Amino acid sequence: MKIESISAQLSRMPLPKGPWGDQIHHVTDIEILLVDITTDSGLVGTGFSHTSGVGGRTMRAMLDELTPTLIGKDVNPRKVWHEAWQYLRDNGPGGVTTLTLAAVDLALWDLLGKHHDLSLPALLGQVHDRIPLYGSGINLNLSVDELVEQVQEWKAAGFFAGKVKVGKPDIEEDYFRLRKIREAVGSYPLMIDANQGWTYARAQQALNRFADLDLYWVEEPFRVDDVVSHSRLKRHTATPIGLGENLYTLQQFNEYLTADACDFIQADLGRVGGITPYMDIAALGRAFNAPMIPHFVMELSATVLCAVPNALGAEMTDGGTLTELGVIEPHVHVDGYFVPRSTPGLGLEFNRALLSKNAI
Ligand code: SMN
Ligand code: MG
Repeated sequence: MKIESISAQLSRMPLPKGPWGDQIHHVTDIEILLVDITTDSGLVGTGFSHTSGVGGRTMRAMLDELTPTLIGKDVNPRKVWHEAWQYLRDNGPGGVTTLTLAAVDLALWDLLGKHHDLSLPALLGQVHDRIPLYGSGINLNLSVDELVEQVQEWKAAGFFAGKVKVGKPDIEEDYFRLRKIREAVGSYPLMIDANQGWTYARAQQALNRFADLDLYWVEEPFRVDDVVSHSRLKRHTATPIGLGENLYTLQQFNEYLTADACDFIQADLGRVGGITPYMDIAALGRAFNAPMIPHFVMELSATVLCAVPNALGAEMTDGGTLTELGVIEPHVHVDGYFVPRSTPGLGLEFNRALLSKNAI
C-alpha cells in the first residue's frame, strides 16, 4: 500500500466558550491542519495538526514542500517519519518541523489501522480500556467566583484533578484565588500552570507562599529552554514539576529527565510530531518512572494513552476539546473517563462540514 496523493485544509476554529488567557497567551481560535492521504489501494487516512492560533500557514507551506518526497512511499509511519524528519531537519529538530510531521504521521497510523481493521489502541497494543481525565482551564482572565465555579464543576463531573493558571502581578492575588478554590473543593488534587512566565526568584517566592495548598504539580514555571532552573527548583521545593507542552523532541525530554527537572511528562501529540515519536517519549518516561499526561487534543491523547503503560491521564481543556471545537463529531466522556472508539484507525470522526466552513 503506497501513498498516492496528499491534500490538506487549514481551518480556524473559534473557542466556543470565549477567549483563553494566561501569562503568555491570549487565544481566540485553534488552527487545525487536516491532512488526507490517499493510497494506491484507494484507502484514505486522515491526520491533523494544531496550533493555538499562530503558525498554521507555515505548517501548510512546510507540508507543501514535503509532499513530493512522500508520494510513492509505503504506508509505514515509522520509516516515513524518520525519512521526512531527515529531509526537514535543517529547519530545526522540532517546532514547525514536527508539527507538520504530526499530521502526516497521524494519517499514516489511521491508514494502517483501517488496512488491518484495528482501532489505534489495538494496533499499538492496548493496555488500558479507559483513561481518566483532568479538568484544565486557560483561565487567568476569570474572576475568582468564575474560577471556583469552574473547578467545582470539574470535580462534580468526575474529573480526577483540576488545573488553573497562575501569574497575576501580585502573588497574594494568586494565593487568594487558589485559597478560595481549596476551600471550595477540599482535598481535590489541584495543579497550577505558570506558562513559563516566572523568574527563578518569583517561582521560589510563589511556591513558598503556596506551601499550605498541597499542589499536585507546578507547570512550566520557567521558559522551556532553561533546564537548569527547573532542576534547581526541584531541588529546593517539595512541589513536583509538570512540563512538556513546549518540548518537541525525544532528546529534549531526555535532557529534562536526566537533569531531574521534570516529574510529569506533558508531551503534546501534535508538537512532538505524532504517534511515532510520542510512543518513544512514553518509553523514555517509563525508564524514569515518570507518568505520561499529555497536553491538549484530549480525544487523540486519550486514545493513544490506551496503549501507554505509564499513562496517568489526559487533559480535558475546558472549552477546547476537539468535540467542543467542532473538529470531530461529539465524543462524550463518562464520569471523568474517556473510552476510545473501537472503529478502525484513529477513531476520530472529523466534522468536515464545519472544518470546511472555517477553512482559510
Ligand atoms: C495551554 C493549552 C492550550 C493553549 C494555551 C495554553 C496550557 C495547558 O498551557 O496546559 O493546557
Ligand atoms: Mg500548560
